[in-house]
Amino acid sequence: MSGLDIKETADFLNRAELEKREVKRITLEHPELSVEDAYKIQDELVSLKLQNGDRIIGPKMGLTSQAKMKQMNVEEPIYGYVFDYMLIPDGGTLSMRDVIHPKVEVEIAFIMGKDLEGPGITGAQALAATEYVIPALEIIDSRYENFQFTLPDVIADNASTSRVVFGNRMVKPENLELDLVGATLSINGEIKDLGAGAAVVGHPANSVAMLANMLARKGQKVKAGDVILTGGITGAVLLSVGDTVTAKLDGLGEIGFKVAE
Ligand code: OOG
Ligand code: MG
Repeated sequence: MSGLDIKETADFLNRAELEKREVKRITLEHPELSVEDAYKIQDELVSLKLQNGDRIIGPKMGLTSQAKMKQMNVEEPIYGYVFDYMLIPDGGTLSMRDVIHPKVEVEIAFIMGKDLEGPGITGAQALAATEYVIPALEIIDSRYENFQFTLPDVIADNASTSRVVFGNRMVKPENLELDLVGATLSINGEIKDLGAGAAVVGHPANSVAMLANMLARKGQKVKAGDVILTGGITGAVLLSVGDTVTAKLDGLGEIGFKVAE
């Protein structure tokens, strides 16, 4: 690719995250950046974090709703990675000092019991490989100015991944109809958004299947033990200091966190 150094760009985005600083999106200067090269930047960014001693909790899927895919003009979701330093315990606190302009969304996370190796993985196969499902709140925090980006930009930026709250109650997936699970997102007791599991590519297990098939193109797979965020059920809502955030999901319970200075 002309003029853009993959390693330098990964380091630039990683530093923006660590220094909590918003930066100009990559495609302003490099409109030719492809999705393929964007994933190379993401891979490099992931390597930098691993070299730093951070551990991967699991991959995450993003842009899994029809609305978001339409908005970004894409037919396929994107993925990124959640690391151990991103975890906030249920009932815990997000400090605004640690982030730039965070937004929160409600998700269902899958805990994998078996490896899942694409291509050709179906939602039913993904569900069969799942040990438990848990409720989650993902805090996304694009490193780009005004949270604005093109598809390659957001891929390079690890799909805006920043923080995650996982629920402690684990439910066997066969005990729920995950597409019919209703979810609400409340801030300070007021419902800000709501949805159902079907918002995630028809069924959250389809999202895991798509992930396995996308990883297969790189010779990688979904692994037993991975905790996978399947994508926002609700839209993402901007957070402010003093917010108390609560998500309620049918059959999965309630989780939340507070936002402090
Ligand atoms: C990209 C990340 C989207 C989801 O669940 O759709 C995402 C973004 O919108 O900043 O995590
Ligand atoms: Mg998300």
